[in-house]
Amino acid sequence: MSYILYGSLTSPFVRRLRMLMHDLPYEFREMNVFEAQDATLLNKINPLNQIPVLQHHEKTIWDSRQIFQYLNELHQFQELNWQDENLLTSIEGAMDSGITLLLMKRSGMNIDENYMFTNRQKDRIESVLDYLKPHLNGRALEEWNFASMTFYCFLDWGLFRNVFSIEKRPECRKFLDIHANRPSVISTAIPKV
Ligand SMILES: N[C@@H](CCC(=O)N[C@@H](CS)C(=O)NCC(=O)O)C(=O)O
Repeated sequence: MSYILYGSLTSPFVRRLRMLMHDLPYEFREMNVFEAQDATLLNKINPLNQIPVLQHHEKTIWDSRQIFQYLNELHQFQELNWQDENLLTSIEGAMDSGITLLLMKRSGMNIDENYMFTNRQKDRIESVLDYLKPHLNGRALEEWNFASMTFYCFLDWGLFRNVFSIEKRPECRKFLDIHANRPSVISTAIPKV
């Protein structure tokens, strides 16, 4: 088995690769980036101290978008045009903001206080959800491709971590329901504990 993917079972950046790699043989090395031993190992393979990281033969690749590009070159999962790239970048931006808010909460900061920094993270998430609304009924997010995988991981993670709400966004709920029974969604489900 030549692919080794380092990650956690909750990270949306990792999960989208686990979905993508559903039909590929790979070894998954679970790590907790906030635990000393794993943090030391992670720092040896990625100076950014972030998951996911992919190792393949002598290559070590970090950043989930780069890992996607690497795997896509090898396995030709899909062709991306510039609109697809923008779509991915928008979802990733929202995901980054969600992770930032979670890290702030875990650091004991009150993300409900009226700070420009936190407001910009929340606004970015809502702005991306607004932007994606028409896409949810179109080709881009109806098909099961890397953008829809990413969006599924983002929504499912955000609700799990209580970072945002989709109460007033029925199109997001519908999107989750449409894709919920896919084998790669089920096999990568966020552990409920
Ligand atoms: N741009 C990176 C973001 C990865 C990322 O934010 N990973 C989070 C887990 S979801 C992480 O490792 N956070 C630890 C930290 O930033 O200290 C990617 O796409 O891989």
